[in-house]
Amino acid sequence: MSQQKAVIKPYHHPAAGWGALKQVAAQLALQKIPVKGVMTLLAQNQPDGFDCPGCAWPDKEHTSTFEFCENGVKAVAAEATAKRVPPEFFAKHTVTELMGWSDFSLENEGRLTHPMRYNPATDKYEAIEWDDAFALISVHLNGLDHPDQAVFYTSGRAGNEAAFLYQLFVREFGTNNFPDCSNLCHESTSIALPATVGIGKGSVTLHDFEHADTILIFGQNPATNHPRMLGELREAAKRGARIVAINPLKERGLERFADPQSPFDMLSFKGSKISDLFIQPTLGGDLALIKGMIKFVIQWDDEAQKHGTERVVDVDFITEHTRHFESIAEDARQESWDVIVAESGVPLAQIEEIARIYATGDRVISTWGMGLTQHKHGVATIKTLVNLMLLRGNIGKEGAGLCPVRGHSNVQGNRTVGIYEKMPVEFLESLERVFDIKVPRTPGYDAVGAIQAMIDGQAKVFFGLGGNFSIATPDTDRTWAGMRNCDLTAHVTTKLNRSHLVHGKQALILPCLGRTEIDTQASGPQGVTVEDSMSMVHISYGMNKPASPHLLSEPAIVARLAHATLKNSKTPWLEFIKDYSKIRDMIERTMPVAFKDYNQRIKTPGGFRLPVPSSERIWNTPSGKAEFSVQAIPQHSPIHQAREQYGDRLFVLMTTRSHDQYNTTIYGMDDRYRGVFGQRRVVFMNPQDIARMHLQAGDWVNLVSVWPDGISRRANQFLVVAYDIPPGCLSGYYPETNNLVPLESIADDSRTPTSKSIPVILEKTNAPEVVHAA
Ligand SMILES: Nc1nc2c(c(=O)[nH]1)N[C@H]1C(S)=C(S)[C@@H](COP(=O)(O)OP(=O)(O)OC[C@H]3O[C@@H](n4cnc5c(=O)[nH]c(N)nc54)[C@H](O)[C@@H]3O)O[C@H]1N2
Ligand SMILES: Nc1nc2c(c(=O)[nH]1)N[C@H]1C(S)=C(S)[C@@H](COP(=O)(O)OP(=O)(O)OC[C@H]3O[C@@H](n4cnc5c(=O)[nH]c(N)nc54)[C@H](O)[C@@H]3O)O[C@H]1N2
Ligand SMILES: [Mo]
Repeated sequence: MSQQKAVIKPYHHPAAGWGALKQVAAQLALQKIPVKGVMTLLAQNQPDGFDCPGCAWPDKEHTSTFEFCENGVKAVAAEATAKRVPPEFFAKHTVTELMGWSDFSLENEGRLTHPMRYNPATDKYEAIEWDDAFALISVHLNGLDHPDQAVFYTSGRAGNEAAFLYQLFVREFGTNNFPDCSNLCHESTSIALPATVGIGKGSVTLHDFEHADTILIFGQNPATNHPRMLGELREAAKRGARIVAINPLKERGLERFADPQSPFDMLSFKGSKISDLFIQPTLGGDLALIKGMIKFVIQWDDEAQKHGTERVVDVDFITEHTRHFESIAEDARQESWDVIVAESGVPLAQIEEIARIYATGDRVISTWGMGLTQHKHGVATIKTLVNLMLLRGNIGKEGAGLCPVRGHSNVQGNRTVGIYEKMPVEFLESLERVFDIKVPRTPGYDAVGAIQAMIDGQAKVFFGLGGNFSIATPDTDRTWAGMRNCDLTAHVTTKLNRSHLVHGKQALILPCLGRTEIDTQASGPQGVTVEDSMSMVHISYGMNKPASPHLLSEPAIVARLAHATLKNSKTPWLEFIKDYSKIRDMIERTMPVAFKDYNQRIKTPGGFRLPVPSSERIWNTPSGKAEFSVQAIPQHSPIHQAREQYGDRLFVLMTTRSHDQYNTTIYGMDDRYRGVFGQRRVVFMNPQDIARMHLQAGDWVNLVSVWPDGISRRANQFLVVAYDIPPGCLSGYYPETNNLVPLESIADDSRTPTSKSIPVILEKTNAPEVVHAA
């Protein structure tokens, strides 16, 4: 592990710009990609190219010229790397030794080339043939007392074809145990939206961004996580749209942006202004803040009625399209300003300012990310945001709407085609009809439920289609105990990661093709389809030579595993591998309305949009109306309780991404826009808090969770960095801090781990002897 010294220096340049270009060159060198590899990058998000595995932000019509995106390049370079991890690598290193490597070092070895099986006698992984690997899994699955003793994880990268086959296999096998990355991510959105507007997807398209006059960005860091979104924001800002960022951290990328495609931006070093107003609520303070905005709107509307002036709320929309307006109006009138200000952490004058911006906008879009979903009251916060948007009819009209910004490039598509532990019964019935099978109705485990079941010994086989379950999840020590409790752990993967090392009694690594690679089957090269964050479905074709001749595609792995496991299945598993359009035919037959003429419609550049009824003001709720709902401002949460115990020694920690990572994949040690270089074990802290705690920037602290179950949860040796963040709030990087998140600390209703609100206390400590590199 290299010793690196941390450098902390505030970043004063706009986001993107020259820094981004420098980073791209560095990544290409790190991944040993020759200049001709750049051709791969140019094919990204082109009509006949591949879908960028970086994020789920849509592409302009899929026909635009190359859209430069630094983090998209990093994602592609990570997959297209020239480095390899062959069986000889594993012959040299025991698993115990590899456990001592950093997450960065593990993935930095490059692409896996051969299926591998763990040998407990040598503590090493050894090469295995594919058929033997499938046979081993099949023996384990068929040896279980009940199919519910197996869990089947999905990360959101797999295409629709692999995901559909996977859910079919698992349901035909007999369980709904589908923990997925969505459980850790936008689940609060997927619970809040169906209940209020009838569908768990965003209502806007890129067209709406071109017509919005106001954009509110809640709890999201687009410059790092959805860089192409900055293009839309920059255009909107230039047009005069008002943009408000709501984020406890003063995120540089939300303030200014330099477009690498604009010579003016690049030469001026100034970039374009993005936000007109930057509001910094306390962590989890958004519900109170939004309620304050609603209270102002209702107050102004009440005054308008009294004076007979124009109403502030959209009365026609409310009457025709919604229910329970009066309840939320009355609730807002009753709510105390003191509670709103105290719990949001935003001064009243600022609440009024953002409420005024909202109330004077005709076409408002609200976007949100993990800053809203990963709190105990994440679902309630999003429902409150829906209330705000409904007040002025800002859903289902041009230039306005709800925009949850998803993470993984096909996480939304995975859900659409059945990766969900409680899929609606109509879908299950349809599967039964189309495939002439019986599938279980009992809901399965979600991510947190799966971990609990592994810890309790209820789940004995863990199978992962992508991802890095062991460190993307909370309560790391306990999660690892659960994984190690399993009889078998098996991972379909492109690169070596921690989850392969934290293994069950038997373990397999199953290396697959990435999306950038050519996937040739009996009928020729195959494409896979993906759905972006705005419900556009399109096809993606790989362009690169596979990293190894031994790799299988994800659909092939799933189909061959199903064929090996389900001895009496009538489903023609192996036929599906020959031609993926046959899988798409079955998706269409299972969901004939949404996927009508699937194979035809993906031929048009840009693909097609799945039906999103809320965009058309059709509300698929039981009442047929959009639902206002009264949500209380939390005042007795675990955070409040911990504060009663520890007073102002108690801090609330959020865990987020640096600029140099893709979830658990660490590209490098820097976080350019936040001015941190060479170190990830940092904690961002308000300067007054630093002084109050008798610390100094540059000191080292341990973080200790406060949770009333007697389990010790700590993350040691973090460097204190002074930052513009509200008092009482801290920020650190995921996954280094995941051990601090108690498994039981989950969002109400959605059960998403509360990764953005962890009650902790600090202990001063010494500088580490060896500065951790990752
Ligand atoms: N390069 C890159 N791209 C990615 C990813 C990546 O790791 N790297 N990950 C992908 C995935 S899976 C996802 S889900 C998305 C994640 O994208 P984001 O949703 O942007 O996720 P985070 O980095 O966790 O950051 C959330 C933001 O919310 C703010 N925040 C935290 N708590 C609160 C709060 O209580 N209120 C408010 N208003 N704000 C808060 C943080 O300061 C931070 O700016 O990005 C996707 N794209
Ligand atoms: N504390 C904290 N925890 C969090 C979060 C947080 O903000 N804070 N965010 C949560 C969120 S939003 C998410 S989405 C999850 C992410 O959780 P996961 O999706 O499980 O994690 P990733 O890091 O995206 O997975 C990376 C691995 O995927 C594999 N991989 C890459 N490409 C492919 C491919 O094409 N096919 C296959 N089969 N494998 C591939 C590689 O081996 C790589 O090591 O983490 C969650 N955990
Ligand atoms: Mo995510």
